[in-house]
Amino acid sequence: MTRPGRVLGVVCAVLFAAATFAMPVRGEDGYQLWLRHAPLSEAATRPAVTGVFFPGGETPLGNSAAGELRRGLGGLLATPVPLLEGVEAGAVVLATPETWPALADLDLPLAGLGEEGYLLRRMVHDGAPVTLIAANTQRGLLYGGFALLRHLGGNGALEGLDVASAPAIDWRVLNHWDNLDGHVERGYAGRSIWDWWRLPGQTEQRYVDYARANASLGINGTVLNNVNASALVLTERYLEKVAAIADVLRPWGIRVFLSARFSAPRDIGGLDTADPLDPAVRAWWKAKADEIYRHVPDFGGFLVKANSEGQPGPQNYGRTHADGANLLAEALAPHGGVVFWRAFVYSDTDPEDRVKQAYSEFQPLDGDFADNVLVQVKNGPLDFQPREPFHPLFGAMPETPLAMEFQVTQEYLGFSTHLVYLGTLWEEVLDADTFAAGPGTTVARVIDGRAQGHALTGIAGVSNIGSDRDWTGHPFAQANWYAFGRLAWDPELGARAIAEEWLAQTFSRDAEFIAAAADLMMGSREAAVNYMTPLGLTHIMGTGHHYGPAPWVDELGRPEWNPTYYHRADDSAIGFDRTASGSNAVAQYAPPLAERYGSLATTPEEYLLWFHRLSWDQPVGDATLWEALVARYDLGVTQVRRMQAEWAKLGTYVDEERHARVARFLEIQGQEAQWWRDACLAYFSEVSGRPMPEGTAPPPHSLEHYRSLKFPFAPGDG
Ligand code: GCW
Repeated sequence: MTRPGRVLGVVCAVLFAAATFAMPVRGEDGYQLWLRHAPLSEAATRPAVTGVFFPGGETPLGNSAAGELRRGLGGLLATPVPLLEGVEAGAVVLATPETWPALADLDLPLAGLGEEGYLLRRMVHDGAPVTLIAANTQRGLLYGGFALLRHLGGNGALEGLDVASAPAIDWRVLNHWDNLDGHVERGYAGRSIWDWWRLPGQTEQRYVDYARANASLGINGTVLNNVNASALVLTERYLEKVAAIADVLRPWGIRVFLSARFSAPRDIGGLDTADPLDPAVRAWWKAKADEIYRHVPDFGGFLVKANSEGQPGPQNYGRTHADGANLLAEALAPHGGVVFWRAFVYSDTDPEDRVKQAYSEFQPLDGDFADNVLVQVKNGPLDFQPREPFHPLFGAMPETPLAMEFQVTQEYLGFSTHLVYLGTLWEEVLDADTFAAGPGTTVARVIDGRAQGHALTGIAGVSNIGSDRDWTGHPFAQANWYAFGRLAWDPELGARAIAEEWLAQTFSRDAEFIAAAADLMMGSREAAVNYMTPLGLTHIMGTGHHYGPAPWVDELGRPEWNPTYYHRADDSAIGFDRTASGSNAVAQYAPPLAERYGSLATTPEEYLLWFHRLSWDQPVGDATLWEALVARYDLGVTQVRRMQAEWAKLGTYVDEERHARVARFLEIQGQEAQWWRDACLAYFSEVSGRPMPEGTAPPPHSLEHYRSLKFPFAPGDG
């Protein structure tokens, strides 16, 4: 290095270090998510990385990969990380067989990595110790770069590094329920991040950072608008805006999808029908697809909510869901697009048990869907409740690829003011055995295509992202976005391991902190179940906004809109009989499960009142059902109080701003847990005619008080 060069280098390093160390002051508002790349604390133990060697491949994806790697390593090592001209000791080599022919001689197991996988390996090349990130494609390099940063950011060592990873599922997609007016349905972190009004002229840095965060997890698609869709998004004016977003996301490997309103040919197309078998309707959708691809050449496809909660669909014309899905599939097929067709349906006329309806409607259509259709199924048969058994459609449609739909946004789980880590909920579902093709046919194996031999696979997460500075409203709600992405890549990852990874990158790498905070996260969903809907209770929240308890509601137009429909409590019993003597919903599961859930003796306690209607005096452990219910509600409140105490002890590990914010939210959560407990017990005590068990605290207010509470401006209302 020449003298001026050296001086410049020193100046740069000083400026860089200043910028890095200034980061916590500026950045600890959560904006940086898990991509903080805070300096590894012990300079002496920092990995000896001299720079990034990135031969050739000047593509947008490749540039993202190399740029992000340098940025991340620079943060971790607290020094700028240059691009190298060649391989030298300490280099991180970022290469595909095409860009660096030397890879071919190394005999690496690249074949199994496909289009998206990567390999990380510590090795000696020409006598120099280097770290290799290898992949078949530039996209693989992008994911590999992020994987290396995650590894180092979690205190991982370079020595001995040897990891090969490829995603289990093809389409790993966020679903935004964002309306064109900026309101987010079931969004608790501000307004939509898409500023439709200013697009396409103005795109935001926030879109880039959104893309980086998603790419770091391997999320490769995003549906920009709400499934309760406006057809306007398919008009030319909006397609220009969609194209502008797609241009920002493309260098990060993210393809854009849109929710399509089934009646669009009528709404914006000037036709008088949207009948899927009508030739003019078919021609309209084909022309519309062609138009979309002119704007967005790599458009992913459509997500559709049809004949569900008032949305139009093929049944308006006496056609089936398969007719509807195939109509759109036909229009997208020439361009390689796919249709995610949702199975979240329940009729507004059918008296059948609501949790049976989606199965009844979709299962007989197995085999009728076009090759580029995925049927998107919520994790449970009701509606994203704190706990549901897995949806019986998983495993029951062997001829149809089923995509999983998880809800990342906390509609039924405390909005974004409660700390509820959903990794455990999703793990519970993914690990559940459907027995569809014999024991071991887990939900994960159904959706990743292994169990029933599907090449097309997908998983969707209803986004919790909004315009709040920290993206998700609650610092810990970021963990749910993170966990969704990680599980989408590998559904067999453990919820705890994911929590630990996230904590290390987001807050602190201190082992004691991680152990304590991970404990807190791991217990948080069970706490919420306990203070909201223990023992298999479900759907007893407030009407419309879904905020807070309202088990008493019984006056809504349709039976299944009412909490009383779900808990069925009276003075003798509580619960929904879904065994053969009741709605027989158990029969929608494979025989071993139908048997397990059909019998009280073998039904796990957490599903008790989901499957059985039981006397208040039914023994549960060594208590009666009534006593057990009270104990569960009490436990839920105690668990939140414990979370508060645990978090209070962790102040030394976390910046003040985020620590205080979480503490305040936990305080709110504690009050609301208490409110759930008190209101529900006031109600159940009255219906059952049972006094509060001895030694338990009576609710401080009358039932009338809890019933009278109103929440007109609750966020996220539909
Ligand atoms: O859980 C319900 C929500 C609705 C949502 C619907 C769905 C987008 O309350 O707000 O609508 O599910 O999944 O379609």
